[in-house]
Amino acid sequence: MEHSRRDFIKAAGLAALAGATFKTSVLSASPEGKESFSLATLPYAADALEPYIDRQTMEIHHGKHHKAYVDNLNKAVAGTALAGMTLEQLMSSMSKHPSAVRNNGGGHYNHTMFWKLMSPAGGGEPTGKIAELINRDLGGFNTFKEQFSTAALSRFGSGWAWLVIRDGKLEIGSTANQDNPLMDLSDFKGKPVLALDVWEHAYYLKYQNRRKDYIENFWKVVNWGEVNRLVGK
Ligand code: MN3
Repeated sequence: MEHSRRDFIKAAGLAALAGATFKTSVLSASPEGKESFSLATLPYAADALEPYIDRQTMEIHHGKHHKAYVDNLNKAVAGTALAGMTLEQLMSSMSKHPSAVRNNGGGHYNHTMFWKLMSPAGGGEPTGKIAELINRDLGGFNTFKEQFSTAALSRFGSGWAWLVIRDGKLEIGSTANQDNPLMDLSDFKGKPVLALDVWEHAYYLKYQNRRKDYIENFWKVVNWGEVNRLVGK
């Protein structure tokens, strides 16, 4: 009995080993399997945020712009030590990396966060921890909303508006291009809990030059549940 059981375990172990070897060789034979970063599908349908954000903008923004950041990030890290790093690790050591990693790594991180920060069931006033922090640190929801909107409106050219936690307190700011508050080289730092893309590609098809209207409508889709999840992390 004991003998046959041992043989069985040995045979099972060999089979598992063969399986593992097979999988490894399949992966290394396939260039797609080696890519470090991938584009997740949107957490809702492309038209789910209408009328505030239109379907065509969402399709192009996610399927073309965000996809290009992912593809170009993968190209930029391929065959380098950066290929094994997480996005967070790349952000915190960004001053050491080429500009292609800064632009496309930031683009990938920021958009991944941005999609989840909106929801067809979003909008309204926040509840829970974020509501408490906004009241404590930023003078209440209306003052916060006005200050965040001003940061988004006054960011010249392309960039992002942010709500972050720094040293335990909420702060509002903005960054240029695809920079974000997790990058060591950013002049505005903290843990992001809300982000708004103010690149023209985020609103131009529907709003043309009216960034202010786009920002006003953003408040109607903000996913406060996701904000609270990020605050709690
Ligand atoms: Mn964008």
